[in-house]
Amino acid sequence: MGVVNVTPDSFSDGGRFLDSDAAIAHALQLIADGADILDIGGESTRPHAEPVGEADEIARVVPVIEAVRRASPIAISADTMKPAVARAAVAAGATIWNDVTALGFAPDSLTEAAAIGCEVVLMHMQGDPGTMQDDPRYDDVVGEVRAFLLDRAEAAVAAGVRRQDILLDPGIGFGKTLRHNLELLRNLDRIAGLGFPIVLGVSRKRFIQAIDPAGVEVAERVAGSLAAALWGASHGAAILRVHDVRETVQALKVWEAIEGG
Ligand code: HH2
Repeated sequence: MGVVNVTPDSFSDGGRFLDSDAAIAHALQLIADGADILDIGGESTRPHAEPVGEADEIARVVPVIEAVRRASPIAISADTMKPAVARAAVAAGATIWNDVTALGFAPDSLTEAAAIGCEVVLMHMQGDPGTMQDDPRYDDVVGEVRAFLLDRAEAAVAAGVRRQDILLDPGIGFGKTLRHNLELLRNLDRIAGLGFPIVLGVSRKRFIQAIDPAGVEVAERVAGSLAAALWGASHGAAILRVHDVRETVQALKVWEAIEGG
C-alpha cells in the first residue's frame, strides 16, 4: 500500500504533494513502482497537526482519486476519519476506508461505513493526534490493542459492515512509546491471530530514529523501514503501508525468493 499524502504537513512528505497534479504524478509513480493499493489522505495525523475541514479534505483527495481511477484499476483506500470524506472518496473510485480512529471519530462512522459498503481498516490509537504522544501508557500493550481491535471489529459487524470487509492495524506510533511499538511488532502474530487481515504502517516513523539517532530526516529512515516491513510481513501483516514502494517491493521479492527456495 503506497502512501499518497495530499497535505501540507504530513510528517514524512508534508507539502510535497499538496498540489493535485503533483499528488497524481506521485500516485502514478507508486503504481509503476509496484504498489497494489494506494492510500490517499488529505489530513495529516502527525502529533499536533492542524485539523482540516470536511470540504477542504474532500477538495484535496477527490480529484486525485478520480485521476488515479481514470488511469488505473488499482485498489484505492481513503485515509480519513470523516464519514463524508469516505463517502465522497468511494463515489470517486476508492473501495477502502482507512480510518485511524477505527470508525470512532464521528457518532455515525460505523453506520456510515455499513451504508457505504466498502472495506474498512480499523486502526488502534490511544488518545487523539493532538496529545497521543504526550505520555502513552498501557498495562499490557499487546493485550489492550488486541482487545480494542476485536471490540471495534465486532462493533462494525454489529453495525452492518461485512466481516470479510474488515482489516485491522495496530497503529504503530499512534499513542505509543518505542517500547510499546516494539512489543506490538514482536507480538504481531497475536493480533493477526484475530483472523482479520493486518495492515501495518511502520514506514519512516519516528521509532526508527529512536532506535538509530542518525535517522533524523525521514529520508534517512528507509533502511529501518524496510527492516520493520520485512519483520511485519513475516509475522502476519497482509498489507504494508509504505512511502518507499520500489524499495519495499524489492525487499519483499528478495525475501520471498529466499523463502520460496
Ligand atoms: N500511519 C499514518 C497515517 N495513516 N493509517 C494506517 N492504517 N496505519 C498507519 O500506520 C498510518 C495510517 C501516518 O503516516 P503518514 O501518512 O506518512 O503521515 P501523516 O499522518 O502525517 O499524513
